[in-house]
Amino acid sequence: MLAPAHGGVQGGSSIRLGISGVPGVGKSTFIEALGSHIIAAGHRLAVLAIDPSSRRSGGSILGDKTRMETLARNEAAFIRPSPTGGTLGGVARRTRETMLLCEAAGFDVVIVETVGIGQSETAVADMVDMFVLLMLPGGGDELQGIKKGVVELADLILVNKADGEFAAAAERAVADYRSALRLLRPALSQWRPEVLAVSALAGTNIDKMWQVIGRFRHTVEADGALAERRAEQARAALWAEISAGLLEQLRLSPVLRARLPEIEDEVMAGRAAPAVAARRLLEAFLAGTASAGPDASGPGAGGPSAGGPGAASGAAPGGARP
Ligand SMILES: Nc1nc2c(ncn2[C@@H]2O[C@H](COP(=O)(O)OP(=O)(O)OP(=O)(O)O)[C@@H](O)[C@H]2O)c(=O)[nH]1
Ligand SMILES: [Mg+2]
Repeated sequence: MLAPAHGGVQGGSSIRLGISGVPGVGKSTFIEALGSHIIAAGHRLAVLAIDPSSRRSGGSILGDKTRMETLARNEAAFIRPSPTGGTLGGVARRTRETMLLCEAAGFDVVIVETVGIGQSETAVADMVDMFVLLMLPGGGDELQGIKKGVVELADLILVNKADGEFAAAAERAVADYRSALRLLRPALSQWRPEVLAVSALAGTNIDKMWQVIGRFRHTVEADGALAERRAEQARAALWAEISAGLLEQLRLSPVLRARLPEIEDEVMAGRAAPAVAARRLLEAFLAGTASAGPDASGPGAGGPSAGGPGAASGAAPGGARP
C-alpha cells in the first residue's frame, strides 16, 4: 500500500500517474474503479485529461462524468476535463500547472489521462511518475495500433477486460506483452515494466495493480530515480515555458508585426531563404527589445538625461567608491 506521506520527493508526497490507451479500452471505467479504491485507502484524487482533439469539447465530457459517476460525486475526488483548443504543448503546459495546483491543494494522487492522439502519450509520460498503458485483450502479439514507442514509455501495462469471454485472451495477451517487453530497454534501469490482466468492470486485480504502483513508487524513490525523473521533467517544463513565452513576445512584438508580412512574402516567393530571413527578423526583434528598455523608462525619469546616460551613470559610482 502506498504510504500517504513521503518526504524527499520534489513536489511533495504525491504520486502522479499517467493513463493512456485507445478509445474504448476502458480508461474511464478503470479510473472509476481505481479511483474508488484509492479514495477508500484514504487518499484524495485529482483526475485531469489531455486531449488535443476537439472530440471532448462537446458532449463527451458529460459522457465521461457519467462513466465516472461515483468519483464525480465523491468529495475526495476532483475531475477536470482537458483544456480545449490550442496546441498539444499549450494543453500539456496548462495541465501540468493544474497538476501542481492540485498537489498544493492536498490531492496526493493525480491521474492524467490521455486517449493517445498525436504525441499526447509522450506529453503525459513527460509529466508523471509512472506511465500506465491500458490494452485490449486479444490481438495476439500485434500492438493493436499502439505505436511501439508508446509501449516503450510504459512502466506498467494493463490488459483490461479480463473477464467473461475475454479472460483467456487477456491472459495470452499478458504473456505476449511480457515477452515483447523483454526485448525493449526499460525507461528506468531500476524498474522492469510489469504486465497485469485487470477487469475495470468487475474490479479484478485493481488492488493488485495499486500494490504494483506502491512497489514502483518505493523502488524508484529509494535511490533517487523518482526525484531525478521529476527534476528532468521540471527542467523540460521550464524550457517549454520559456519557448512559449518567447514565441508569445515575438508574436506581440510591433517590430515583428511591421516586418513580418514583407519577409513572409519574400520567403514564399523564394527571394529569401527561411533561415536567413528568420535570423534577420530575430535580430530586428532583439534590437527592438534592447532599445525598448531605456525608452520605456525614459519618459518617467530618464527623459532629460537620455542624451548622456553613459556620463551620468558612469560618473556617480566611479566617483563614490574610491
Ligand atoms: N467487459 C468489460 N468491459 C469493459 C471493461 N472496462 C470497460 N469496459 C467497457 O468498454 C466500453 C468503453 O469503456 P470506457 O471506460 O468508456 O473506455 P475509454 O477508454 O474511456 O473510452 P474513450 O473515453 O472513448 O477513450 C464501455 O462499454 C465499458 O463498459 C472491462 O473491464 N470489462
Ligand atoms: Mg473515456
